[in-house]
Amino acid sequence: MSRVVLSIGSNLGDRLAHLRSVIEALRPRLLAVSSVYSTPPWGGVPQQDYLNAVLIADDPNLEPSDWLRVGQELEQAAERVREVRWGARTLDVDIVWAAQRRRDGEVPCRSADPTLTLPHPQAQHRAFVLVPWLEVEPEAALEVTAGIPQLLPELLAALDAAEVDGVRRTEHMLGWPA
Ligand code: A4P
Ligand code: MG
Repeated sequence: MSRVVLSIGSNLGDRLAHLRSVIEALRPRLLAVSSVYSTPPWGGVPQQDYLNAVLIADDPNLEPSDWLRVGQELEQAAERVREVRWGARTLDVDIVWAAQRRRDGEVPCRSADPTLTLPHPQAQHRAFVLVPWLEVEPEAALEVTAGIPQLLPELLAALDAAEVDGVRRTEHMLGWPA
């Protein structure tokens, strides 16, 4: 049983439709959905701008590895082709953060497994993840280093200001909650 923070992004084809496909598929499990942001490509591969958003979802029956499978199925449904690392894609679904729900609270997951690394190893470097995440969960903290939770504004303050400014909120609607 787990709660997850998912980053979704698209920069090929009907970008908004690709993001909406995730909302439709996950609707019963969604707790929050950020605005849609227009973001310059991150990672050094020249390509079109992305539309990005962050979702918070919860399912008592899914483990983090199940969320990875669900994300990959959604990528396949958007006919994503894996070509270049950090290159253009119809849909990318990344598990940014996950926690096991317990009766006495949440325990954030940590894993160095390359199949599912948690928290996502690049999250703290990506304004396109941190800005929308902050919008939907202002008190969220990320343990980049185990045992040292850092609030999202602190992580954003460490990034290049031009990169943070480049993450622009749009008026696009993803159709959530209704
Ligand atoms: N994997 C390990 N941990 C995770 C995790 N926490 N979440 C594994 C998701 N996947 C995880 O990913 C490669 C492998 O990572 C998967 O098989 C999975 O088991 P991939 O999606 O197949 O390949 P990729 O996406 O090309 O590489 P990578 O490193 O996952 O890239 P990212 O991190 O997905 O970044 N710029 C902007 N502005 N917005 C974006 O959304 N996205 C990317 C892709 C680059 N630049 C971007 C954006
Ligand atoms: Mg990915």
